[in-house]
Amino acid sequence: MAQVISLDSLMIPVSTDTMRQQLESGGCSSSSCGSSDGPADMAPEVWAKVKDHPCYSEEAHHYFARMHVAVAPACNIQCNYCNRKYDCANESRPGVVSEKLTPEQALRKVVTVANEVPQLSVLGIAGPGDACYDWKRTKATFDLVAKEIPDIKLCLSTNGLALPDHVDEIADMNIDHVTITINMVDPQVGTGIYPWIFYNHRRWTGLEAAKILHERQMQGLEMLAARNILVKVNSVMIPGVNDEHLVEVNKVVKAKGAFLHNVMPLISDPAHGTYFGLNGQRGPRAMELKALQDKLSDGTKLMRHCRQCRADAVGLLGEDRGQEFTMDQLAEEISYDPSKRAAYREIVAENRGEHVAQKAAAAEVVAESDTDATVLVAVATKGGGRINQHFGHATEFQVYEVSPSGIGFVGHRKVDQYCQGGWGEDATLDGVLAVLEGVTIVLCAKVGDCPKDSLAAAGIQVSHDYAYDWIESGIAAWYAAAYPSAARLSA
Ligand code: CLF
Ligand code: SF4
Repeated sequence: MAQVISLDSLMIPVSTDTMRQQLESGGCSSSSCGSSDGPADMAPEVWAKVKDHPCYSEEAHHYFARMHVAVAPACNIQCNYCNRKYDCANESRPGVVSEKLTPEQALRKVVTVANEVPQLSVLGIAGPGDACYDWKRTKATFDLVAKEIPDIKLCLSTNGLALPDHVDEIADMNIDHVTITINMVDPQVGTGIYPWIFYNHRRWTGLEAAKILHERQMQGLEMLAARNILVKVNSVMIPGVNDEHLVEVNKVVKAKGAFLHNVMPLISDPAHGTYFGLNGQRGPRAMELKALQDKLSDGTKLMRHCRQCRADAVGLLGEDRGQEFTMDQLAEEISYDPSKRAAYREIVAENRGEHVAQKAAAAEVVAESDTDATVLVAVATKGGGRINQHFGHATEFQVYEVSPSGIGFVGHRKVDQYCQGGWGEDATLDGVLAVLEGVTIVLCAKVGDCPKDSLAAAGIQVSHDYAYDWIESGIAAWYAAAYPSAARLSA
């Protein structure tokens, strides 16, 4: 009998056979035509740790989901971009956490999600305060979940101040992924970001506070790297405060063994009640963020697909299914059923090989073009690595840079959904146009004439000619048509 599961955030029940057909539609269907053994420059044991982690592998984020449980409300520092009535800005976009959980409640929630979201691969604790400062709750939660779902990856996020005190336990608990938010390596810069910290039973302010925080962050990073725990460094880009300094941060954290660097834009709004929000500190524009990330490309590997999730986020990055799993909707008694996650993993394993092969083929196609044009292409996707979302349904576009040197993911741009119950909103479309600054073409599964005309008037093309193709294949086919090579024309 067909097993009923939910795939690719389609939110519809499909059989595993249907799921297989969807993933395999378009392109070759043989899993032997490519390899998902990992990038050539990555050791196999490292690839094994990151290949199913949606934050640590850009490729994995097309297939796998994370969930956060908000079990750690206490924090030991104050960041000028945080108002704790809102989510932790280290790891989340501002927005209240729906509910704080006890470790036992968190276990019930994780088991429920694992039974219903086959893409789930990672459990993260990212606040809403600090996972290391609120260590008892963090540890109790991870211990409970690891016993029940041994193959789930455990991941935590911290400001680093309490981190050195817990590194040995982190290693003992098989936590392979730790994020430290490091916004400066010069305490003087830190004075503009952190008004105070609480350390060794007292409050510290000014330069002293920033010095202690910096030293503890560096110590924690080095201790984790020495234990082969993969460290991601998150940095909040704050124009005029630390934006230029982040080049130095990148160099230092790379030298100290960070695996990945994730530069996130400051989210600043007076409505959030943060110091920065109330004082008019702006966040960077998408193109400013990209320019900084491009400067850092030779440094520590960069994460460009971060969605600044809530501390109670559930689902693929870019979707939030948290409201489906609030405590009042969960059964009192629930036991873990591993079958859906196992079935999903099998199918992903088969399809990843093909995706890798199609990416390589796409790179060859663009390499043949007689042009030096470097353009940005925005893609509407619901996941699975395909161009599979209608323009009007998109709440974000994934942006790729394409040139004869290759096709690379450069980030996502959030938008308000254009299509509302069958109608398109002109005001929303204006917002979408602003967000698509610098983009040459949007590839999607379907688009109506009205938004198409408006985008054309703004100099942005939009096409559904590559609907359901692999993202890279569709981009390559469009690029080859837009910039044909002499060899191809004469063939
Ligand atoms: Fe969560 Fe963070 Fe682990 Fe991922 S999120 S604790 S590493 S499982 Fe990911 Fe969300 Fe960005 Fe964080 S997209 S905010 S980087
Ligand atoms: Fe807020 Fe997180 Fe900073 Fe603490 S570490 S003040 S919770 S952003």
